[in-house]
Order: sequence, then structure tokens, then C-alpha cells
Amino acid sequence: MKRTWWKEAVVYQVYWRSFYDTDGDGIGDLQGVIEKLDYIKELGVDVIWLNPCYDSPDVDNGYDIRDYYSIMEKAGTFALWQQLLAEVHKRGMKLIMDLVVNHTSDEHSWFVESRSSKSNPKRDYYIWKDAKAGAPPNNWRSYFTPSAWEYDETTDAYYFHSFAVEQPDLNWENPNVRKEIYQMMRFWLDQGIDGFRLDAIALLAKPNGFPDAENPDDIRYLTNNPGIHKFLREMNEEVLCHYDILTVGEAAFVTPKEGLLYVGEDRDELHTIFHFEICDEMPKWDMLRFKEIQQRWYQGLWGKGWNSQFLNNHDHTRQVSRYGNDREYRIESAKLLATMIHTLPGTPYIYQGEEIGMTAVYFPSIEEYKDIAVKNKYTEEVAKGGSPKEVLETLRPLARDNSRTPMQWDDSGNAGFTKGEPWIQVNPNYTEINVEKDLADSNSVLAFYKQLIQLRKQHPVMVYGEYQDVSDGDLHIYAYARTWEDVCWLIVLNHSDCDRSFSVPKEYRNPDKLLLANYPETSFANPLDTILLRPHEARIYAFQ
Ligand code: ISL
Repeated sequence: MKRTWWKEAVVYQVYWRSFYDTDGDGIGDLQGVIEKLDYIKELGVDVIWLNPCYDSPDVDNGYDIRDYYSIMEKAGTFALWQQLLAEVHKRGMKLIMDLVVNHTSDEHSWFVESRSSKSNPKRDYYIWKDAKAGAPPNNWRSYFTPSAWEYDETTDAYYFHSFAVEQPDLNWENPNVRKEIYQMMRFWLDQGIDGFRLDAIALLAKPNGFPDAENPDDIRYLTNNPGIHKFLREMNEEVLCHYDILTVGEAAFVTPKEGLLYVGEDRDELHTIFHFEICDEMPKWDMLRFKEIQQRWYQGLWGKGWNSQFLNNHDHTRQVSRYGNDREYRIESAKLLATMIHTLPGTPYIYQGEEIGMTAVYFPSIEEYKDIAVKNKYTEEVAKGGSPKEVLETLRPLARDNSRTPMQWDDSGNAGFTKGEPWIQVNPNYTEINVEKDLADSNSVLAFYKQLIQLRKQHPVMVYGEYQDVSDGDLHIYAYARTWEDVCWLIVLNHSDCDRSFSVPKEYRNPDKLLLANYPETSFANPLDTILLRPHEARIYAFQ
């Protein structure tokens, strides 16, 4: 298997608007990221993924770009962004940027021109259709609205948007659009960035002929359509293959077989993807489902393409709340989930705050929620007759705001995130959960993440080792082996609130050492035939 820097890397995702505010406007900024780079470096990570900071009206927190060539004022200036890149590189780290090219803001000059008249040269930069008997051209919904079509009076036509009304989809069938996008990508790569996280990239190709969907609410018809690979191969040929970079595509709803078409080393498209089978199909922990997904993706990609491992990001609620136990076993389960993500095959991603076990948030009313997706869904469901209280209760656990509350630096006001009024409320548990507290504790979640990341640098088995599930019949114990040359690791995880015992397969009963454990003072003596695991206990044993 080809060894590359991005397979060996650990990536840290910085949602800058919630990371650190230096000018007191209550919103994080690029200066704040610069001031916290030593903290990120000391974690031991190799790559920073920066969420979009391009000029934007900010309807969808930067994922509605108005000008690809300038920096959003609330984030800082272009010169400051250049300083951030230089400071990242000075510390021996790399920076990948978010590439949002499925759509733009409705305030982008291209769209302003496109909507101005049917004869405008940029009309076909976007997807316009006439009404069908006075109604939208078909029955598709969008991720954020009941219809994916918005009527525009000026030209008496509808435009298509996969997300918010303010995020019109670009028409990727138009070669002029693709040319403009490739030119913009080269601009950022020539600044010296180290790659892209490609937003909603599987959506670029739309269903031929825009037919009605059988089930408009099953939004998978928007993604992974024929033609997508033609676009990505052209993007690779025109731009990506000319740089030594990491490209990670956001590809919701693809199967391992389809995923391989995006990341196969013989495909000349992308290096790796975020698939979302876990996020979309496991609202809460389901060991069997998780193991089955892992096995399918390992069999689908290993040796042919590369996977990413993550359990949360700015769209998905905090992993320790969703898949762990953020009450009685917050620290243990945060460490257990980290052990799993960092020892499974694929590049591990750390979402800011995960490394100190930050949790989901409980806002009493819809007013405290800021995300357009949640607010639109709440409005939609209440309009359909749902009781506001029940609708909010339903939306709360998976709301994207759960992961967007400010980074908790210390126990001072607003968790040390801002001296101003934070754009979104700080999670009240910041007095107990914060960086400063974890830095002072050698048994903290933060200390554990640093140990895991260091292990990755010292042991290629963590990156390149073959994977084999060696679990026994207990549905709560996940045990697997990673093997590389003459090195073998056994990882044993108890995903439950109870003590459980794991009967060790005979070939793993004599490890040379207990490499890492998430309970301090864990004893070890050979032979291991049965391991007694405490609630949310994780262990890594090494042979050799
Ligand atoms: O996360 C998902 C699958 O589990 C999707 O619902 C997700 O919203 C979709 O894959 C696209 O997300 C990306 O594009 C959106 C933006 O709101 C998200 O923050 C971004 O991650 C539109 O640009």
C-alpha cells in the first residue's frame, strides 16, 4: 500500500467562529486561531481543516459564499489569513480549506447577474426551470426547505437549491462554471494551502431530466448521481493532480462500493471521503451496526482507497453525548471513543473541543438555536401541526448547534472564548469542562488524546495495519486486531455502563505490553484469557 503523509496524519477541525474571539465581537476570528496555534501544535496534530472563512452573508455560517477570493470581515482580512497560513506552516503543520462549490450565496455576483435576465451570459451558471402548471418544476425537497425550488419573479422562473433558499446550486454541466471554479481552486492552492475538504461534493451532478422523486422526503436522490465522477476526474486533471495535497470529499449516502469510485487509488479523483453511514444511520450507539459499517468500509476500501474516521463535526452533535455517556462516564467514554477512532483504519479527525470531552448543549427554547437547518426544520414541522415543545424536543439531540457552542478554554466568563456577547451561548458546563483544567490533569481527556496521537507517530501499525474484528459474542464489547509486519495490536473496548468480561482468543493471550488504557493504574499480567473491563474501559495491547 502506498505510504503518504495524509494517511499518517491526524486532522484537527477548526470551526473558527466558535474557536477564539480576539476583538470582542462575540465571534471567533482568524487572529484567535493564530493565537491558539501553539495549543493545537501541542496536541500533536498534523493538519488543520479550517471551516469556510470566505466573504459570505453568513446565512449558513459561511457555506454561502459571496466572493471566493476574499475573507469574511468577521473572520479577518486576507493578509491575516496569509499570516495564519504562514504560522501554521512555521509550526510544521498543514492547512486544508473548505471548498464549497456545489452552490454559492444568492448574493454572489454570478447569481445577481444570472437572475437579472434570461439572456444574461451568466444565466446558465445556475439551474433555472419554468413553472410546471404554476408549480415548482418537480417535487424535490432540499436539505433545509420543503421545496428545492425558489420562484424568482424577475424572470418568472424557479431556481434550484440543495440547501437554503440563499444557496443557489451552481450548474456544473456548464463548462464555464467549472473553469471559474478550477481557476479559484488554483488561486488558493497557489497561496500554499495543503488541500481541500470538499463540501457536499457528491451533489454536483443532478438527476438527469429532473424527474419527480418517488419519495421526495428521502433526499438521497440529490446525491451521487451519474456524471459526478466525470466532474471529479476533470477537477483532478485540471487542478488537484498538480499539487501534493490532501483532498477529502464530503459524500453523504454513498456505500463502500460507491465510495471506492471517489477514492480508489486508480481513479484519479479524491484521496479520501467522509461517508456518513454512521452519522446518518446510528442516531445512538449501536455496536452491531457500527461494527458492520466498519467491516463493510474496510472490505470496500482497504488496499484500494482510503477512509476517514470521525464521529462528530460542525454538523453532527458531540460524540460523547451521542455515542458515549456524557453523564456518569463522560471522561471514560470520551477516551474510549477516541481510542476507537484513532485505532480503526483511516485518517482520524478531531473536531475542536472533542479533545476535552465537550458535550452537547441543552437550550430551553428555539430562540437560542442559531443554525438555519434547525430553525427551518422547526418552522416546517410546527407549520405541519407539530407542537412547538415536541418539535423542539425531537430536534434538540441532533441539532447542529450542539457542536457549535464556543470552545471552552477556561472557567472564566464565557469560557475564555470572548470578552463580548458570544454569538451562541456557551455550554454552561464550561466551569467543569475546559482546556485549562485538562492541561493541569495528567489523566484528562486532553492528555489521553495527546498519548493516542503520539502512538500514531511511533507505530505504523496504527496507520497501515490490517484490521480484523475479534469480538466475542458480547454485543457491548468491540475487540479488534491491527497487524503490520511482525507487529500486532489488540484493541478491546467496553461500550457500556456495566462491567463486562471479554474472553481473549488464544492467539492474543500473551501480549508483550499494555500500551494504553483509559483507566489509570490498569494492571496487566499474562496470560490474558479473560479480561474484566470496567464501564467504557478501553485498552490497547501490543505484541512486539
Ligand atoms: O451531514 C450530513 C449528512 O449526515 C448532511 O446533512 C450535510 O448537511 C450535507 O452533507 C452537507 O453539509 C455541508 O454542506 C452544507 C452545510 O450546511 C454543512 O455545514 C456542510 O458540512 C451546505 O453547504
